[in-house]
Amino acid sequence: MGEAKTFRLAVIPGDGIGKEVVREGMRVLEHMAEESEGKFSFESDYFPWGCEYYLENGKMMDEDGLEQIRNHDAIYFGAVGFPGVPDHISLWGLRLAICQGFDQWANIRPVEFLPGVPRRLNHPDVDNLNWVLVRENSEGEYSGIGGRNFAGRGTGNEVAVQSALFTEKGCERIIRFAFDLARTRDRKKVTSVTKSNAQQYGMVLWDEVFARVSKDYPDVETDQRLVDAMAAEFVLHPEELEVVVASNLFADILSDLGSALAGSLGVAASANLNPERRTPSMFESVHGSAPDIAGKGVANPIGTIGSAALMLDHLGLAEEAARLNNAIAETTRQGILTRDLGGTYDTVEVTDAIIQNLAK
Ligand code: GGG
Repeated sequence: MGEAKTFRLAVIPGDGIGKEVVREGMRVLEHMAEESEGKFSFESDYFPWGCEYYLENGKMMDEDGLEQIRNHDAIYFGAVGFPGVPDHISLWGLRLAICQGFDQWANIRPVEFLPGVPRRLNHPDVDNLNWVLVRENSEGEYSGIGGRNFAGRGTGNEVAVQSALFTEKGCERIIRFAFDLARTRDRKKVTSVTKSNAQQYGMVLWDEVFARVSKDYPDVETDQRLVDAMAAEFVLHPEELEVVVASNLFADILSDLGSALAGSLGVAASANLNPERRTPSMFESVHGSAPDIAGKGVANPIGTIGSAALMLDHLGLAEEAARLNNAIAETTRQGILTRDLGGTYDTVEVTDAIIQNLAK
């Protein structure tokens, strides 16, 4: 047997249902570590950051928060946002502070049908969705550049500017990432999404970089779409898609559409990666804190448990990641579904079933 490996996790449950689903995800991870008989274990540090922390301390995370988690092997994150704290404060104060502070510039969001999950997309030619959305995660529309002339507030003449920043290096690294990912898949195809007819600077730069980089990947098929047409394509020709690469905002929107087509936002997993591994990467479900169902025990834990599988893979435990994904698929195949998928099971029951199915 190889040497036992202990992984240091920074666990940030955050807000709302984030706390419930991260608790379940950690239960699964601890179970897997225990049954690995010493092959691997987790040393988990919990951080209470989020909206409650903000209301008590006036900040979403500590000033030296990034330093507190920098030396962990990975970050396991719940969700951010809750009534009482404006969403732009909670998002920028925690989730984006970590993504941008650690240069987690590649956000991958797989979209797949799970067995037993009622299909929202009944397309005659498609019996499985198997896409990966690659989201530029460090700049674009979420670069935070802009301002408001607060002097005009209340006059009816206030003005706000929100700029999108596109750098050639930023475009190139995410586009190359998408091509490299496509090369690992059965169907080698990358579709790039912009709105370069209307956004004539940044997105034209993106298109030019895409055209240049694609020459280095002659074995990978390419396609380019405007985002509005792409939204229709998701529904009308899902079989045309494999790896989809888009800017921060566009991929954020398209990944919600994709996961809804696959059944529910509750099943969507994601990884915010610093591919150079200079800083820890962060794993979280795509969904937010869902205040309307928080505390009721009915949240779907699959997106967060699926994100744990992405984390295991990232930590070099590819077999365990595959085993966890199989246990999730077996659970949905058995019809053990939360109510967002039309089922009657609660968060803990779905997790219990996933843990049981790990034994299969
Ligand atoms: N677990 C993801 C989460 O909490 N998302 C909240 C949100 O508003 N995210 C915006 C974004 O992904 O940029």
